[in-house]
Amino acid sequence: MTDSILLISGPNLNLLGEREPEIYGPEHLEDHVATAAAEAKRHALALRHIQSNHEGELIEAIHGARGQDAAIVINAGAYTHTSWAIHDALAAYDGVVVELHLSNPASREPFRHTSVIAPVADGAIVGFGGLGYALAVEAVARLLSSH
Ligand code: CA2
Repeated sequence: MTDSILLISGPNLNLLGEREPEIYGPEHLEDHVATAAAEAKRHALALRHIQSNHEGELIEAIHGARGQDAAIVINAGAYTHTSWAIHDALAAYDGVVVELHLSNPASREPFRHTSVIAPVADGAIVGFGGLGYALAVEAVARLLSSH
C-alpha cells in the first residue's frame, strides 16, 4: 500500500499571497501544496491536504491520520505558539511528524519563539519559504525509508 502524508495548514495560511509577502513570500497556499504534492510523487508517496482556521478541525484531522497516514507535515500557524490541544493530538499520533514554517519564528517577535508542537515533532523545517514544503516531504521520505 502507498504510504501517505497528511499536510496540515493552520489559521490564516489561506491568506498567503494576499498580505505580508515580505515575510511569507508571494506564493499562495495552493502553490505550496502543489510543491509538496510533486515532491511526494517523486518519492512514490501520496499526499492529502487540509487547511482550517479552527483549532478543533485541526485536531480532528490529526485524529483522522491515526492508522491512516504514515506522516504529518504541519504548519499550525499561530497555534504553534499556543495550542496544547494540538500538542496532545500529535502526541497521540504514532507516525512521523514534521513541523514546518515559512518564516523563521526564532528571528521574529518573542511570542513566536516558543513552539508547543516542537516537543512532539521529529524535527522542524523553518525559514526557507516555499522550499520548506519540498524539504519537509523529503525529510518524511527519508525517515520512512529508514524505518
Ligand atoms: O512562518 C510560518 O509559517 C508561520 O507558521 C506563519 C503564521 C505565524 O503565525 C507563525 O508564527 C509562523 C502566520 C500564518 C499566515 O499569516 C498570514 C497573515 C496575513 C496574510 C497572509 C498570511
